[in-house]
Formats: sequence, structure tokens, C-alpha cells
Amino acid sequence: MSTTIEPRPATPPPGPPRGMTAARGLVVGVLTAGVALGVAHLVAALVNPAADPVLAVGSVAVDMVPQAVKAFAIRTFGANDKIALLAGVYTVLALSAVPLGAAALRRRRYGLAGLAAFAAAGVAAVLSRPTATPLDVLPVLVGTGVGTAVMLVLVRAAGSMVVSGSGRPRLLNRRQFLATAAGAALTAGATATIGQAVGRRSAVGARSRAAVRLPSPAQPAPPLPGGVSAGVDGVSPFHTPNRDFYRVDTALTVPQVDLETWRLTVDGSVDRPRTWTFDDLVARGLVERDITLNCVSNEVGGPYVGTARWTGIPLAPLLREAGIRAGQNQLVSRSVEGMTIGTPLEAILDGRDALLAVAMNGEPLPLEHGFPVRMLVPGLYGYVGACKWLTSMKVTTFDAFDPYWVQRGWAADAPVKTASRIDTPKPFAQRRAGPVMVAGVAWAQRRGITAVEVQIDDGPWRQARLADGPSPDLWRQWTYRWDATPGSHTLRVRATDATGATQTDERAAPFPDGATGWHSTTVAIT
Ligand SMILES: Nc1nc2c(c(=O)[nH]1)N[C@H]1C(S)=C(S)[C@@H](COP(=O)(O)O)O[C@H]1N2
Ligand SMILES: [Mo]
Repeated sequence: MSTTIEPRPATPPPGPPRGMTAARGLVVGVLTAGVALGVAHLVAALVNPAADPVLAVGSVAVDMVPQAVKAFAIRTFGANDKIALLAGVYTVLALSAVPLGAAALRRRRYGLAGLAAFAAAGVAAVLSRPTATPLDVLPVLVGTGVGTAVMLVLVRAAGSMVVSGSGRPRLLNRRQFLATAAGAALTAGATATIGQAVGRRSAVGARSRAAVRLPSPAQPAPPLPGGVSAGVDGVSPFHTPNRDFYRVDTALTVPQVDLETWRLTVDGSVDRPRTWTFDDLVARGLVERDITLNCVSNEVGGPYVGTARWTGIPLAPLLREAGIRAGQNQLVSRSVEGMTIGTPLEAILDGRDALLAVAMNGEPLPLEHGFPVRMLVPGLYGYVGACKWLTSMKVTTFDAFDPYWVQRGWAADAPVKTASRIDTPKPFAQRRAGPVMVAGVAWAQRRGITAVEVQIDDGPWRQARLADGPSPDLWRQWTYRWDATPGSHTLRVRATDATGATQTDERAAPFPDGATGWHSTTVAIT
């Protein structure tokens, strides 16, 4: 019996240099993911934009992230929080694509298994959306299919690059690999770009909106006194232009509603459930109201508040006609993309101007603000009274159903807290000594603002001058003429509402029912 011992080669068999393996893994992984996502994006644009797996994963993240993270994201990125989130999803995807590519180069089936895992995650994300249909898995499946083909082609091209032999590895078909990679990169870019374009062109919401012709309101807004504007530069205009109106929602793509198929249903514990078309609703007659809307997430001094002239259908009579059964206390609105918002029925029925709004500042609701119909209940934060892209309203009880934000710990009943904000001077502004106009807005919807006071450093509180306040549901501008002396100064503001209550200086975060505290700003006087 003899044993043969293979002679150990003097040098290890030449493989590709290490750096090159990593680079090829990166190319294979990123291009595979890029093509899969680009194709998925294109297919989603054709079937349902919200079925884009990246958006679906982003939406899952929006729904799942803890309150503290969400608050941090809003504080840090403000109105760009959605872009930041999607950038995060892409970063995670890119980072995990590299090991995917490396695995595929080692063994084809590792790569296939990795892709299958991604596809499974994508399908799970897409199907977890509240309005998902089985068709929504199509973008992920087609994207993964094409991605798989691209991965296999790239792996083969990469494999033919290196010819083992003696001496230096020869790069045989480097050109072929690069050409294949370039082809894949082009495919990824082209499908993504075409997807974007198709998405824009098929923007059925924009087309529907462009075709809307609204009759003039049967009840125009009560005339505003000339003095609602203090006429000071730097104060928020009394009516916030639509393009400047804050936007807060969980929708990563703006829902596109086709008016042909859109319906609004009223059901739940009512005697006469009913379904409305847009034209039926509008035919009930429109009223026009100036109403200030704000978000519970607004920090003290923050930007999430605005006033618009809204046109809409009075909500209370419509619900009464449906016949609200005894013992009900919550109206749950549902939007086309699955948001649920719960409003106390009492707030809708107590005589205030609760509206199904169809127009904002004289034009059909902008898509971002809820086209074709949104709810508005003066005196309540948006998350309990202002469902956008509304499609159904269910009469129920608070015991029976927790809407979206309440499931996440926010208060079920959230009347607006009294607040005031210094709009000018801006923080760290530099001004000359002498008269300086300090000015801003204050709001306490349903109650109205009766006083605003300003404090300079630790001096006494001084009365600000109030601009006209024709309705308790509107914010009120205020001004204070300050004789500024050189140095650094802190300005503070606080408001008093019509119940006589003055804002507390106790700082509270927005969660769970709205921020409290005095807004202050520091300025330099020279
Ligand atoms: N469908 C839907 N409606 C929604 C929301 C949402 O996320 N989805 N956000 C609510 C919140 S928190 C606020 S403050 C208001 C904001 O309305 P705006 O974006 O028109 O200013 O819309 C409310 N309606
Ligand atoms: Mo909000």
C-alpha cells in the first residue's frame, strides 16, 4: 500500500487578485440589484406606483419606526424626511448588494438564494400595504426574474476573465465583462428612467384634477376685515399659498385618484349607508371657509401650520342624513392608500364648520393636499380631523377601533393647543439698535386668541398689538414695536385664548397630543 502525496505547489494557484474579486462582487451585486429595481420600478409604474418594492419597504419603515425615530427624522430632515428615508433604503440595498455579488461569484446558487431572499422581503413588504392587491407582487417578481438573468450573465462573464495558468493571471475577456456590465448598467438606468416617465405620464390624478370644474360656492366665506394682516415684512401671510402650505403624511408617493372610479362611502352604524360620486357630493352645494390647520408634530415655533380658504361640503348634515345610530362616538375616515383617521363625532356635529373640502385657495385640492376630497375639522390637529384622499367614512365607537396614529400611541382626542410663534426677526438675525418690529402668528382654533405678550430678556411681559381676528378658527397676526438696545437679546412670546388661559412655559414634546412651551428667539443688535 502506498501513499501518494501531492507535491505542494510552490505558489498558490493564481486566482484573481483580492482587490479584483471585491470589485467584481460589487459590480455584479450592484448591477443585479440595479436592474431588478429598475425593472420593478417600470412594472410598478404600469400596474400600481405604490407596488414599487423600494417604496413598499420605505412605507413599512414609516409604519414601524418608533415614535422617537420619527420625531428625530422630522426634526432633522423636515419636509425632506421622505427623501431621506428613501435614500436610506437605497443605501441599505446597495450595501447588501455587495455581499450578494460576492456570494454569486463564489457559487451561483448562493447568489440565487440571496436574490430569492430579497424577492421574498419585497413581496412581504408589498403585500403588507393596507390596500395591496395580488397584482402588486408583479413588479417584484418581474424585477427579480430579469435581475436573475443579469446576475447569471455577469457571473459567467466574470468567470471567463481569469485564466489560471502559470505566472500572472491573464485577463482574457476583461472587455467582455466590462461590456456586459455596461449593458446591465444601461438597462438599470433606462428602466428606472422610463418608469419615472411612465409614472408621470400616467398621473391620472393630475389629469382628473385638471378636468374638475367647481361651481361657485353657495355660501362664500364671510368677508375678512382689512386688518387681518398686520402689514409687517417677514410675518406669515394670512392665507398660506398652496405651494407653501406644509405637508405632513405617510404617503411616499402622492396618491393618484381617478375621479371616474373614485367613490366616497358612508357606512358603519348608520341607518342609511350611502355611496357618493364626486359630482353628487359637489351638487349638494359648496361652502367656503377660512380655516387654520396645524399638525400635532409641530415643535414650538415650528412650520407645520397654515391657513387656507377651503371650499367644501358641510359634513354634519351629510352624516345626519345617513342616520347615525345611538351610542356612536367616532367617525373613522379611510384614505385611498389605507390611512385611517378617527374623529370624535361630537366635534363634527357641534356646529363648527366640519367640511369635506374639495378646493383650497380657489383651486381644486392639490394632489399633495388630498385630491379629490379631504376632511377638515376646525380645532383638531390634522391627524384626528383632516384625512386626505378620503374614500370612506365609518360611524363607530372609540372602543371598537383604533385608527393609525392611535395604534402608535398618539392621543385619540386631540384638540389644538394654544400656540404662538415669532416669525420676525429670524433667529440670530442682526439688526440696528432702535425700533425693531417683532411679529408673528398665534392660534387657538375653536377658542380664538385674545392676547399676545412679548418679553425681552427677563423684562416684563408687554402686550403685543393684535391684528383682526374674525373667527376663532383662524390664526391671528400680532406685532410688537421694540426699542432695541445693542447686545444679544432673547425674545419670547406667549398667547392667551378666549377662555382666559395663557400658554404654559412648561415644555412638552409633540408626542402624544401636541407641544407646549413658549417660543423664543435670539437676536443680535448692533
Ligand atoms: N391620507 C392621509 N391623510 C392625512 C395624513 C396622512 O398621513 N395620510 N396626515 C394627517 C396629518 S398628521 C396632518 S397634520 C394633515 C396635514 O395636511 P396637509 O399635508 O394638507 O397640510 O393631514 C392629515 N391627513
Ligand atoms: Mo399632523
